[in-house]
Amino acid sequence: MNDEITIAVSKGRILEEALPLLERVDVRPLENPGTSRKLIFQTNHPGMKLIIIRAVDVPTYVLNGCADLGIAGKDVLMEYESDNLYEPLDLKIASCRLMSAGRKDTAGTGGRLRVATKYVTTTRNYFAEKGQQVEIIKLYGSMELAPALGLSDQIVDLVNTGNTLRANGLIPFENIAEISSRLIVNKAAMKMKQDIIKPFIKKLSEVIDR
Ligand code: PRT
Ligand code: MG
Repeated sequence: MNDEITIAVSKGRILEEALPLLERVDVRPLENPGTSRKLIFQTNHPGMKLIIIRAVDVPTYVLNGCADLGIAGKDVLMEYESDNLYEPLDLKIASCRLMSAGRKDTAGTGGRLRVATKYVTTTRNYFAEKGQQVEIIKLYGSMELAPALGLSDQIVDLVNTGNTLRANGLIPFENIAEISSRLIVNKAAMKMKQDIIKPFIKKLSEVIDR
């Protein structure tokens, strides 16, 4: 049996908070992912490696079994909408909120509300649940710009301190979801490699900040 474990970690701010957490369960990459250009990192455990990839790609690698475990934001997981991933742990890192926001002076235009976001599926589900039909405008970043230039009436984006909204003349409207990073597990790996994965999940659960 192949008892090697691969963990896919979102790069960027999730990685920054995930590394100290992994360190607390005695998992350390042999090179610093912050400075290396590598994508695969061996760790102090010969049977365990990390791959460090874009946040949106983490569920894809885990679902396909190329990684056994993954660390990804709930925002990415909600948008990915897969029933085929286990999500056993809230790691309580990289926390923020998914919110709708817009200009203070947004007056109802009478027409359909235009919402700019990179979270198309989550946004559609959210407004549909409220019984509101909206026009969704897909963007890949800097959503905060859209209302200022009249591309949309509102945005749906992540908010932490609220500074980015304020700096762009926007105010938060509604809280759509509390976001933090989650541990995800490939279903087949959970069965086949349970002797390694189950104790790993237990150890990790004991070092999460409450
Ligand atoms: O672009 P790339 O694909 O490489 O990745 P990315 O830009 O999505 O990565 P990165 O490093 O930004 O990390 C994204 C993940 O971090 C998200 O999927 C969330 O799970 C988590 N996270 C936590 C955040 C924030 N907090 C956050 N505040 N991701 C983004 N933001 C941005 C937000 O989009 C907005 O532009 O920060 C700005 C708001 O912050 P405040 O403090 O001004 O409110
Ligand atoms: Mg970013």
